[in-house]
Amino acid sequence: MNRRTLLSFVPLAALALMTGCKPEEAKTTDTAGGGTKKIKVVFIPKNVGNPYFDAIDKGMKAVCEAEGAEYKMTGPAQAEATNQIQYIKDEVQAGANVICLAANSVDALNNTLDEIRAKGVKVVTVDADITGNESHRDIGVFATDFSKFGGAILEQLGKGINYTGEVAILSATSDSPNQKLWVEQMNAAWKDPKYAKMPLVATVFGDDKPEKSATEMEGLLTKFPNLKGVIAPTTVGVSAAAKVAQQRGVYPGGANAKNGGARVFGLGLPKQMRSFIEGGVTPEIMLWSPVDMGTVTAYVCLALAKGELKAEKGQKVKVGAMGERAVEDLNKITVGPPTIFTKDNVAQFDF
Ligand code: RAM
Repeated sequence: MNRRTLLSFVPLAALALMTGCKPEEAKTTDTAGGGTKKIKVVFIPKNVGNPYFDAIDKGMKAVCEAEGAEYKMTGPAQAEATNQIQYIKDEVQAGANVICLAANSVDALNNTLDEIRAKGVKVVTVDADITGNESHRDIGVFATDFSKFGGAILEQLGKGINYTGEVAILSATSDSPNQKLWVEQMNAAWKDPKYAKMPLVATVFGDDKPEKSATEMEGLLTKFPNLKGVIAPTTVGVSAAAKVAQQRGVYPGGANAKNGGARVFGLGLPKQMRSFIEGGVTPEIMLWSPVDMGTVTAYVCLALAKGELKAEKGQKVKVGAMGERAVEDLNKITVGPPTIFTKDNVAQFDF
């Protein structure tokens, strides 16, 4: 084997070792020390062990590694309002330059975020914002403009059940900023006379725990035997609800479907929901790409840390192969719209 052939089989990192060259590292100015150091980005999700955040992590990690920055995801086991505070403090203490978080509360983190920003740490929210308290973070990265999103979720389920029959919401935690916003928007949209024959009978919280979400779904089916629809705007809730509907055979077309059956709709990961979609338990499910969200978020974090991006409306940031994004109102950046997954397209998605 000649040298050229051999080299084509050597991974880049090994090549760097052999030749003594290091991949270029993302550096930030360390004003205190007068030198430069590697940028350290830490992602704190609502909770760990949630495949949705693992997909964001995948996108962030790939970019940070490629850009030579240090990166890790760490966070609480439970998605509770104040559970992220200690993680934020510890990670800043350990040298994080950027704290990126999917918030568990719109306001419980304000003081902590103010403290770390006073030390020069950048704060980026992703997925779940500190709604109404945006001035306590630098930039927020979201899939889409969520200002009317709850209404769009309601409409999609409404169409699926001919706007007729009892409907319940199975949400995440009651504090969760994004679900809270969408549920409020659904409630407002529900006032439209077109929904008069599909009343909201209950809103329950599975806390983004699979078991609790399943128990809540069981409770809904027991309490409302004629239920026609369940909206779960959470990946954890919707997969738990679909599993219960499948096991009990209560989905439309299922062996125990009463009154036409209960249709489960919501935000779900195509990989996690594929068998339910293809099996007719949940004919439609909606979501955006959390991996793409991770990609864009990582570029935003690095550009902020390097001083290349200012948290100001109109500023632009390059996001690798995904092009460029602009900072919008309330310093938000949007990544890309949601897709509706059906049996015809669900197999194409790798998240
Ligand atoms: C869950 C989380 C997350 C939400 C998705 C749709 O994984 O609650 O915040 O965006 O669902």
